[in-house]
Amino acid sequence: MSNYDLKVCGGTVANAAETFQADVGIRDGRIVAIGKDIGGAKRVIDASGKLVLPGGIEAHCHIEQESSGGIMTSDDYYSGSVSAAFGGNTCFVPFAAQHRGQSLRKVLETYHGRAKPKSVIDYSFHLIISDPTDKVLHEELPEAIAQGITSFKVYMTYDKLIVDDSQMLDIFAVAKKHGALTMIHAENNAMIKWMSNKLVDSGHAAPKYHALSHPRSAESEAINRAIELAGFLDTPILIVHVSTEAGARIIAKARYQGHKVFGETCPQYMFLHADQMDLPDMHGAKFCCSPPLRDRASREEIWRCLQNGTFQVYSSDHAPYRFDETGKLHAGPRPDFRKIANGLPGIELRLPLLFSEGYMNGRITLNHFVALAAGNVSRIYGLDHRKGSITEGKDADIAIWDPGVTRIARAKDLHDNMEFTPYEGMEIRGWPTTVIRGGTVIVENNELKAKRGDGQFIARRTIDCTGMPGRLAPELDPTMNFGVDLGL
Ligand code: DUC
Ligand code: ZN
Ligand code: ZN
Repeated sequence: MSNYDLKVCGGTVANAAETFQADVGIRDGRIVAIGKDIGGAKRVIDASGKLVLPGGIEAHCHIEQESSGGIMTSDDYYSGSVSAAFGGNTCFVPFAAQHRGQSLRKVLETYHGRAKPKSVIDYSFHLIISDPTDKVLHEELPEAIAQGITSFKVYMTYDKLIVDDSQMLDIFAVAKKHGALTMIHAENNAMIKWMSNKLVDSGHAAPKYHALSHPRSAESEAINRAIELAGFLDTPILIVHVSTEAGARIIAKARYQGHKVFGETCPQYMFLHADQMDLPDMHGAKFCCSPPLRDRASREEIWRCLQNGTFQVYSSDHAPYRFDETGKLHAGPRPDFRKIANGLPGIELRLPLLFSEGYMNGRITLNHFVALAAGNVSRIYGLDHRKGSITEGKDADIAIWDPGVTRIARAKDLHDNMEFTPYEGMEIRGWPTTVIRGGTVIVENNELKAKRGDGQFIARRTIDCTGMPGRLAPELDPTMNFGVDLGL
């Protein structure tokens, strides 16, 4: 008799806090049974000798997105989601970017229109807010949060995206009132511009100077300021793509003090280094991203901060720009570093790199790997009613990892719309060989089984800050400021 549509049997199941041997029964897209002798199924997948893990959730990627300079990423929702699926992901949360003058309603309509017919994995969006008008703040943003878009990113740098401190406070106040999470690109704009202009004016325009133009202290200054501003209103923030130990330490200290702050880092700060920007014939441009790659010692420090829990989120920041006039070299064949499109691809290799170097090499436990792959993100970004663990009642989103498979990273084997990978030639031990989304096998035997548009939009819940004490600044707290109620 068939109790289930699908059963994954004989594998080792791991969540963020437990590991056990069990079969997993799936019906109507959900996990309905976990255990031994759970009964028959229409289809059985034998996972003996393999690890049965929650499908990865990629929480920071740029898909079918126009940059503020008008450059379109090379991946659309089809190629981006296919590449993510081959890398063990069953859900992603790309950005829906507001450029100045645009209405958030229209932006979301556009991105829903891009994702719905193409995505092969489930998806949500983070908004990028670059123009916080009264209408955006008081009508469109609350409306978006009510629709399940419960996080948005702001930039403290980039001329066409930057929001100033006062605008950040306005955005934080809305986030606080409606239970949303603000993600922050924290780099000091003035320091970057000052250094960039000095470098170029003195004849130092090659890609490698991109690293010098984004000083480490530009990151730590901005992280510190963002945390103080958010702490003033006692609203949760997440500092994205942290590249320095100094930045990580500020986050760790703030968390210790009870601030509602989370930290994210990315594989480029753990596996790559700044010397790679010095390749000849402009090939260094392939390694230009912001914040930039740092030195080899920083890389070790970022690993340490991932191991010790300072970073709860590990994302690819997949920003695919090809090495041609559509992407990296959009401003000409030899642009100065200020005009090179910023960003690295990595959506497919994010998890295999961490599995190999983190878990297989003993730097993190299997459970910590699962927390970084899916568990933490599902909780922080309000997806945990559906995703993030192998639990009865949750979506049947599963990646079966084979620790016995070894592959060499090659751009030609990846499924994104890029012609290079910054991780070319690296040896990767362990691979997600079968990927299941909502009870349907989407990757198997190196082949895509999913159809365009199979992925579903997931409305996310508001942020849960349980266990992060926080405290409204006394000047804003009516119990301490002579009863002045600012409605916060
Ligand atoms: N930096 C960003 O902030 N976004 C996209 C890519 C990058 O390098
Ligand atoms: Zn950013
Ligand atoms: Zn990004």
